Amino acid sequence: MQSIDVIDSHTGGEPTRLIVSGGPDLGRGPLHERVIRFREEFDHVRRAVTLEPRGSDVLVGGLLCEPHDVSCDVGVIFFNNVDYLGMCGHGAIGLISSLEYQGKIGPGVHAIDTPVGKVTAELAPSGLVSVANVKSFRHAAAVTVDVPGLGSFTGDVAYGGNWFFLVTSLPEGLELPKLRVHDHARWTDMGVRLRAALAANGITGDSGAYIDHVEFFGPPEDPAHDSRNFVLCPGGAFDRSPCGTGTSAKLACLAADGKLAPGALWAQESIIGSVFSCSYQEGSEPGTILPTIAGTAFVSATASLVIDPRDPFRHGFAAAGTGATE
Ligand code: PYC
Repeated sequence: MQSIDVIDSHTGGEPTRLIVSGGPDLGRGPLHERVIRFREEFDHVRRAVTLEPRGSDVLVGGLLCEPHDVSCDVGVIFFNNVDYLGMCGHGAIGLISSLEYQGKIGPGVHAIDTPVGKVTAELAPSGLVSVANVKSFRHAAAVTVDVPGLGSFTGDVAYGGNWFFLVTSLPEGLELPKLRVHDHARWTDMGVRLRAALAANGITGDSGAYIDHVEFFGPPEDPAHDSRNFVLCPGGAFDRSPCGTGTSAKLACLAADGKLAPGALWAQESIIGSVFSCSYQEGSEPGTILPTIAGTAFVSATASLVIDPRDPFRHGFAAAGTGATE
């Protein structure tokens, strides 16, 4: 029997399952190299942790590991039901709250090594975690794509630790519900079709990077906030949180359009009404920003996952047909 110890948390409703022991040993190399090893040699662990019967399409996993960057306190590799993530904002907040729950850290600034670089997270005594994310930027503005059966969408391609298409205008005459969680199936369907059209039309991030997240925006439910979003994640689930990397990409677009000044606050509401409070500083390279995303996570479970060699589904199965199966 193999057992994997995890801490489950949620950040604004979006779950993170952190492997704290029993995960694969990927060596001591840079984290972007360790991800390759994870994918090639230990992908069954990703599937066992995130897919049914132990997980679900919405779950984001994280492997806690030693940092490679000696200026960092911990390392983490995030993954989901279909693949690995460069960074994960809600996951970084969940990581910090899980380490606090374990008694390993207290209030203060903690540096985290990720496959896309170093991020820092400040834990306040209140439990609020402010993540200073990786350099973010808009790659292309006002890109138009025709989605078969739906019409022409326009949006920006931006990076916030993952690649996003941020929709700025919808096809004329398309009747759409408000951004409410009970209409998630409609938004998901539109996002999936839009993402496929981006790929079919060769619309990518830098160096041909696949755009695996799609964001829609609408007015906030709470007038104290600036915006509400719906974020389609790579494996077909939608982010219950406002999405840390997606909001970083959004800030990069707002900054590029001169719509948000450095240091000004942006309150991003998710489809379920949870909120990240965000701001940015200008990056050292023109057109780049350094976003900060603040939110709160709560630990919801600690568990030992058991992998029984006799279990035909020990490495998970993708009920929704989005994840890889053995
Ligand atoms: O918070 O960055 C994020 C995120 C990415 C995918 C799900 N959540």
